[in-house]
Amino acid sequence: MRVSGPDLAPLIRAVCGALPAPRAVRLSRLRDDAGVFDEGVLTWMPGPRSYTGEDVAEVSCHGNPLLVERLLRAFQAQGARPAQAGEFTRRAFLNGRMDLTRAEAVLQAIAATSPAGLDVARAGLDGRVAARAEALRDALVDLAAELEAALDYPGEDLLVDSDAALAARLATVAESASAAVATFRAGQLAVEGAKVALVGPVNAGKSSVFNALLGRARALVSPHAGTTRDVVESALVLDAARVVLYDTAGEREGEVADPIEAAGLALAAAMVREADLVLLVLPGHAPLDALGAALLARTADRPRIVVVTHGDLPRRLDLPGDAGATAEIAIPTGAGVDALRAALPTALRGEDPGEVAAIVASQRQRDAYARLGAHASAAAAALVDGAGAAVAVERVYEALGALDALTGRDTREAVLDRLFARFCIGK
Ligand SMILES: Nc1nc2c(ncn2[C@@H]2O[C@H](COP(=O)(O)OP(=O)(O)OP(=O)(O)O)[C@@H](O)[C@H]2O)c(=O)[nH]1
Ligand SMILES: [Mg+2]
Repeated sequence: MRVSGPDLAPLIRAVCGALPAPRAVRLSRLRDDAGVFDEGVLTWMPGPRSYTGEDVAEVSCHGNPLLVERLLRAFQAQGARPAQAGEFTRRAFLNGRMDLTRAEAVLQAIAATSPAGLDVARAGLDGRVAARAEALRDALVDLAAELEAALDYPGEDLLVDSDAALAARLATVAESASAAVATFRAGQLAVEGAKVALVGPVNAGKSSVFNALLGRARALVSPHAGTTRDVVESALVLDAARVVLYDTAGEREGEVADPIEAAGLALAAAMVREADLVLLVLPGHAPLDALGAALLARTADRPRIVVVTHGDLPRRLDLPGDAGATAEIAIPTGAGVDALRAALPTALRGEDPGEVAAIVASQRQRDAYARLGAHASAAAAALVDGAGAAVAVERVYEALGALDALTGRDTREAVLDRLFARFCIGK
C-alpha cells in the first residue's frame, strides 16, 4: 500500500511505529485502535525525492485482503483517503517530477501487452520520447526567434537565414512530425495488441491454421463440414504484438438451414468488421468457386492476408491478380506456418518503424504531432508564398503550443482528467 501527501510522518508513525531512515526499509508492526494486527515492511521516501514529490510511504503487509483492508482503514482513521485513478502519477506531474510523456509511459508500462509495448514504455520512462519532443521544441524556438528578429529589424543585416532557408527548416520540422504520426499504428499495436479473424468456406482449414499459429490444438478440427460454430478466441503473444486470434464458423454455398450455424455465421461476419486483420482461408487443392470469389470480394476492403491451405496437395486454386498478400500453408508438414506468424505484425502495422524512442503510442501525442506538423507546414508556406514573417511566426507559436500540450508544459485540466482517469487506482 502506498501513501502520499505533505507532512506524512505523524500519520505513518501512528500506523507503523518508528520511521526508517529516508529511502530505507524497516520491519514494522502495523496497528490500529484495536492494537497490532500484522507486520510488514515499511519503505520511507520523504519528499521531494519521491515518486510524487511529496512524502511517500509504502507498506508491504501480508497479502490477505482482510489485512489489506484493515491497513487501509487504519490509514483512513489517521486522515488519509483512498487515491483516485492515476492520482500518484498526476501528483508527480503536477509537482514537476515528470512530464506528460513519462506519465503516459507509466500507463503504457502497466498496459503493454507485448515485449515491444514494454520497450515503447521504457523509452517513454527513460525520457527518450520527451527528448525528441524537446529537440523539435528547440528548433521551433530558434525559428520563432529568427522570425521575430526579421520582423523587428527589417532590412538590417542580421545573422538570420533567408525566407527560403527558414521555410526549409520548418519543412524539416513538419516532416519529423509526420514521421512521428506515421509510427502511431505500430505504437498502438505494440501496447494494445490487435484482433485477427480467420474466415473462409467450411472445411478450408481455418481451425487447423488457428491451431498451427497458436502451436496447440485449441479448436476442434475435423473433415466434417461445419465443425466450428461459435467464435473460438485465443491470444498469441509475438514480440511485436499480442494478437488475439478468432476462429469462426465456415461459409457454405446456398441457404444455411440450421439456425445455430446461421447464428455462428452472423458472429463470423461481425468479426470480419471488428478485426484489425482478416485471414481469409481458402483450400489450395480446389479451384476457386463462387463462394471463394464472393468471400474475396466481401473482404477486399479489409486489411487481409489470403491463406491458402492444403499446400501439401497439388495446387488447383488460381487467385485473381488483385488478391493482395497471400500465404501458403501445409498443415501436415507445418510448412508456411512460421512465415505466416511472422507476417502478422507487418500486415497489421506496415514495416517495422525502427528506433523505439521515435514510436508514438498515445493518441494524444499522435494528435499533438499532427497539429504541430500542420502548423509548421503552414508557417513554411507563408514564407514561400510571400504572406510574410508575421504570419509565419504566429504559425510557429501554434506549433509550439501543440508541442507544449504534448509534453505538458501547457495543459488544460480537462486533458489531465481524461488522461489520468485511464490509470488504475494505486498507480
Ligand atoms: N492435407 C491437408 N489437410 C488439411 C489441411 N488443412 C486442413 N486440413 C484438413 O481439412 C479438414 C478441415 O479442417 P478444419 O481446420 O476443421 O477446417 P475449418 O475451415 O475449420 O472447417 P469448419 O470449422 O467446418 O468450417 C480436416 O480434416 C483437416 O485435417 C492441409 O493443409 N492439408
Ligand atoms: Mg473450424
